[in-house]
Amino acid sequence: MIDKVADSFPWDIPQKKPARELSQAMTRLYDNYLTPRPEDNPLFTSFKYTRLKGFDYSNNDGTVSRRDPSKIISVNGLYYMWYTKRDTPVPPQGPEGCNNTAPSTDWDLADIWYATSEDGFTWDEQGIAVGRPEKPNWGWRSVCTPDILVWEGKYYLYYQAFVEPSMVKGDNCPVTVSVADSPDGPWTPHNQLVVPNGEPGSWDQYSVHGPYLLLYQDKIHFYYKAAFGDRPDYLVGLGLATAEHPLGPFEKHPLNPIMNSGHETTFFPFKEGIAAFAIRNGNESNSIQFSPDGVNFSLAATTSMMPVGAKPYNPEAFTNTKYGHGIQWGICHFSDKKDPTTKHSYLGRFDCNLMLNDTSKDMK
Ligand code: AAL
Repeated sequence: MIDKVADSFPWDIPQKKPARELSQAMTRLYDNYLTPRPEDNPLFTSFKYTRLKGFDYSNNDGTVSRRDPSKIISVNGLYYMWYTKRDTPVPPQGPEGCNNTAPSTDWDLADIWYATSEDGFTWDEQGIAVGRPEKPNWGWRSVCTPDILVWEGKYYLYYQAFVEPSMVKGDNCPVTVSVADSPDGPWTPHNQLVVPNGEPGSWDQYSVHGPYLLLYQDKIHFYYKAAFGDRPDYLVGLGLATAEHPLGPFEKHPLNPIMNSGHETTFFPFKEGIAAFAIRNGNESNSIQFSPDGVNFSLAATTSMMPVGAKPYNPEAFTNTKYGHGIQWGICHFSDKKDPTTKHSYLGRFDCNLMLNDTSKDMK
């Protein structure tokens, strides 16, 4: 029985949940989101995109592709990022048409390249950071989708390591790592898997994709994606493995998967916890989520036109911070899928409003 209706409600939404009986939608507004009003919600943002300068966008025949960037780091005043680059005689031919020189997918027969920038808008492509090793080493068929960890003065580049053309049996691969003393290399391959695929029958049995590295609560946090099924009806979960050292041993979290939606991985320290993007796949796609502990994520905000393969500039990723301030920009990719025979991708910049020291958005 409803005995009183607050005059101010709902057009002037109170910050605290009103005492009166509420509909399910209004109950959810107070219980499920960080704040009821999006303008006060520090994890609500829209996204702005800018074309990068310095990369050649003129080749649209599908033979050259740049995609899946790493986080961006700043070293001696210069930004660095690593990414998948494919430069093949022909565009992707699918699993039936691929061979030693013809790629199956956009990320088949790829190497990991890197670029530097003074301002995050104009980039200088520097060359290969980690190329495909000799057969039968991990990644001989393709190395792609890197992420960077800076730890005790060394640089650790984690990436997907294919030993068969992607999509022949599935998009199946594990992750390995190379180590360097400088962001300019040289990179020494560890030649071992850091986070292996799960046991047969487990949720991550086929793939460990999209490594994302953070230092949080004194441990290296390795977030990743596992997927199965045919694109685009993809079943995706995001998981977590932690370790004391970048080369492991990594222990998978017993509650994996720790997110039920998303695709490429984007995580960052936020307040005492970890925030994450859920991009593209799943019932909770197009949301930004928050966990107080890096494990238990809930919806914090929904949004639209999220960056794909987004990796931010986020120096706090490596500081073991007890209070993260968020992110303002990063790099993502765009894929040209209009004609599947010329499929390729290119990198772009996203800007967003997820920074707590923008005091107009800090939670009181
Ligand atoms: C990306 C990522 C992984 C997949 C492929 C390349 O969007 O999910 O990296 O394997 O596509």
